Amino acid sequence: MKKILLLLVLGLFLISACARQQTNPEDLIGQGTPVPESKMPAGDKQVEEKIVSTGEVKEFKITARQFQFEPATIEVNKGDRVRLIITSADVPHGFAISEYGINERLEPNKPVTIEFTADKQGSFTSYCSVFCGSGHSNMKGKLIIR
Ligand SMILES: [Cu+2]
Repeated sequence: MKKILLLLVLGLFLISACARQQTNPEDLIGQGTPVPESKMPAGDKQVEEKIVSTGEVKEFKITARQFQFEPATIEVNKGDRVRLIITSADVPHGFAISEYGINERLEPNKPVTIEFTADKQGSFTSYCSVFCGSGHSNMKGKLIIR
């Protein structure tokens, strides 16, 4: 009888030990929550960006030639995805919008696609960033984000 009792006690002890081991990982997760919480703001920002986005893609085909962009003015709404397909019709040019960190070289007759999200409202100057002749410094356009 004593052996059976001993076995029972041992069994109960083992069960309780197993229960503790099972709860331990939960405790660890509980202790680990501050780390996922610190990652949460980044997730929230991504959600905010998704809300800001209009989900619209506005595509423009632009021709660059001495000494202008055609069309010179582009108008989109804040949150639009903007796709510019720019082709130089004569000599190498550049296309830059400083506020959006855009600066691409345009080789003659080679279309360059520039894509960005219009997340900043305002009127921005686009300009040629590759010297292309006497009128280079006046080779400008406008990006209007409403
Ligand atoms: Cu130029």
